[in-house]
Amino acid sequence: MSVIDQTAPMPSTKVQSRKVVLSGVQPTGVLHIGNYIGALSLWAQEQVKYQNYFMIVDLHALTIPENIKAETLRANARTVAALYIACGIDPEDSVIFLQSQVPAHPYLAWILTCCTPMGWLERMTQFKTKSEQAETVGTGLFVYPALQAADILLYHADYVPVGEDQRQHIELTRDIAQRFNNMFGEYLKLPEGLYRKSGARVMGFDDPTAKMSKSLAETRKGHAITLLDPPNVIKKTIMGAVTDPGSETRFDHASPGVRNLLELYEVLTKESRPAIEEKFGGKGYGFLKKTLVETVTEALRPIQEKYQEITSDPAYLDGVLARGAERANAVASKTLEDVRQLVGV
Ligand code: ATP
Ligand code: LTN
Repeated sequence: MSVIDQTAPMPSTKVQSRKVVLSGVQPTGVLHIGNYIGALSLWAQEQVKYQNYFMIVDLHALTIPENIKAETLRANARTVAALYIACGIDPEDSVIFLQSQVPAHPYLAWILTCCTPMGWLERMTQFKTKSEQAETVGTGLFVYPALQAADILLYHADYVPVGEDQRQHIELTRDIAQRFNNMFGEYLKLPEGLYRKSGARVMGFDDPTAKMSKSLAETRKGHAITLLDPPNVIKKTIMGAVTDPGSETRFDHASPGVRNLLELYEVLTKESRPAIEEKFGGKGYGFLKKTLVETVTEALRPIQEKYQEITSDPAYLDGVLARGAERANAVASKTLEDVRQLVGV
């Protein structure tokens, strides 16, 4: 029998035959084009091949306590969910849900925390960067990767499409799963990360040495373009992007700021590098920026229209999230039951 049995009538047969993809975003603000290019566009592009679980990781958002106000957190979580759909994720097929609505996540995270040596967590660069930026460093920020490992391992994910900044966490997830399997028997599946070749690390427009991030976008104008920015803001941000005094537009020789603009153009238009170098060569950065303003504005227009449509009917999103939580709970609670058996609790 072939992997996908065309004659099989039951949807569950189709679901079981597809490999599992899982990923998530923190509801810490409106998504920016870095999130879109590094993660969401990849999810949408590849979704039909896989059984997908896309989470809004609101428990992870609690790891920076000073950022969190209950109303803001709830609103951000809904914005992120609506943006998933607006970016092309099909909620009828993919499971879209809030992490906090599936109690197996923090439960498994605790078990995995107990299997994780502190030294492994101490090496995480995201912890180092975020703890330098935070007023108070909570224990949650330190054990954050164990909760991420639980997110992934509960669904036996084969692939985790994420931006480059998450590579270390995916490797750690594999190490934690391997250690669990050594301790309690072969059970957890070791996932693989999926990264874009170009665009896996979009840099800030105001500082091309820093990764574009939602948190920085809150306080720094000109840092990011969010998916909901109007055309005049897109224009202002790109025209103000940091470049250099020269005119180099070859990918391998350009300064970080110019390379960032070139890569954004490359990913959004899918044009080849030689064609792009030819197009922008010798014309000055003003031309590159103006062209990119048009490209980004056109790319975001359908997303913004779809977003307006989705948010005009709150009951629709309630339904998507309720169904998502139900489907996620069904899988996650079964995995947790198996894990508890293996561990003896
Ligand atoms: P925060 O500032 O709250 O940490 P963030 O902007 O870094 O937020 P996350 O929620 O941590 O975003 O990440 C969501 C997804 O987007 C992840 O897969 C992450 O790897 C990806 N991502 C985040 N920033 C970028 C970026 N600048 N370029 C490419 N991908 C990114
Ligand atoms: N740590 C990730 C968000 C995240 C995630 C996950 C990504 C939490 N759980 C599971 C992929 C799979 C981040 O900061 N971007």
